Amino acid sequence: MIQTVELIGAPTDIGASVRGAGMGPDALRVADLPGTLARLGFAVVDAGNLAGPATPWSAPSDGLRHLDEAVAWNRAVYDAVDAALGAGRLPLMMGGDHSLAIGSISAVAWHARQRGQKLRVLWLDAHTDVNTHGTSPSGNIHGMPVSCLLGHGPAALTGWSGQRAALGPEAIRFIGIRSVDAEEKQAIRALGLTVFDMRHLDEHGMRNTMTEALQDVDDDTHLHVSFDLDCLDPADAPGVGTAVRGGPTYREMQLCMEMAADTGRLGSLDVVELNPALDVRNRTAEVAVELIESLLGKSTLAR
Ligand code: 6HN
Ligand code: MN
Ligand code: MN
Ligand code: MN
Repeated sequence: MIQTVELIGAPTDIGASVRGAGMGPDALRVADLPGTLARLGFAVVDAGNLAGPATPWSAPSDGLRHLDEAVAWNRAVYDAVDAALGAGRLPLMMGGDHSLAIGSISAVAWHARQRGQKLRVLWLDAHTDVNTHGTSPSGNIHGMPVSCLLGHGPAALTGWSGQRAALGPEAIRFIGIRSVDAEEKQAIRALGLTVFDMRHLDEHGMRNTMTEALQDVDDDTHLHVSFDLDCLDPADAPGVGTAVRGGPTYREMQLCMEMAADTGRLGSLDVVELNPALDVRNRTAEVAVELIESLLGKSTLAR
């Protein structure tokens, strides 16, 4: 049966303080994400761009910037991802900033639970995004989605999966991490999160790291990949708002995607933090499309 991928654009930078991620969905279309997936053999439905409030550009209040607007955008993302999964499609949420993973993964968690599936989330990122409004140095909600999904956050951004926590700390594997705020370090320890940081990648390589990260993914697992483009080294992906030197190369990320594809369990995907305003001739969008191809099963030699 031909699998259908549904492209869901979420054109907003509501959770960030660098503007521009709202143009991410169209940059991915310009880099021909739809045609590329069709040539890979998928049926592709481009659901277009979701609508939501403008970014007001105000200072944080109670440690949170733009909470009401972030809730509205996440509600739209939740409904769209929920509908795609309900229709048996693979939702590909095109951000937008990483705060949108709250809505996306909450919907995924609800469906996985309904189907009796175990959920595994690969969080590909330079950052762990496990701040709360109490610890965040910025008030930017894109630094908080993991906490919200674990049930720690403002009431308006938690509990969307039907349970206070959409997932438990054991469900997540972080890859490529190299920027962790002081209080995030404490949260990682307190929560017992499994973080494969750049030192781990340097010492063990991407292959061993991914083997470890995917170890217990089985036939009953729904695999969700939350791909923050700032995971990549900025030399390969300059079009991001919070770039951090020293990330995985294009080739290393290819292996990461290929190994995730080999599980055959990919059920949903976020592609976030692409910032065309900071990009160079759409290179980061093109890199993203190539990596998505690998994640969806493109292989150089195998068919
Ligand atoms: N992202 N840790 C910083 C903060 O403001 O909380 C950066 C977060 C970046 C978030 O890139 O998805
Ligand atoms: Mn992120
Ligand atoms: Mn990041
Ligand atoms: Mn290890």
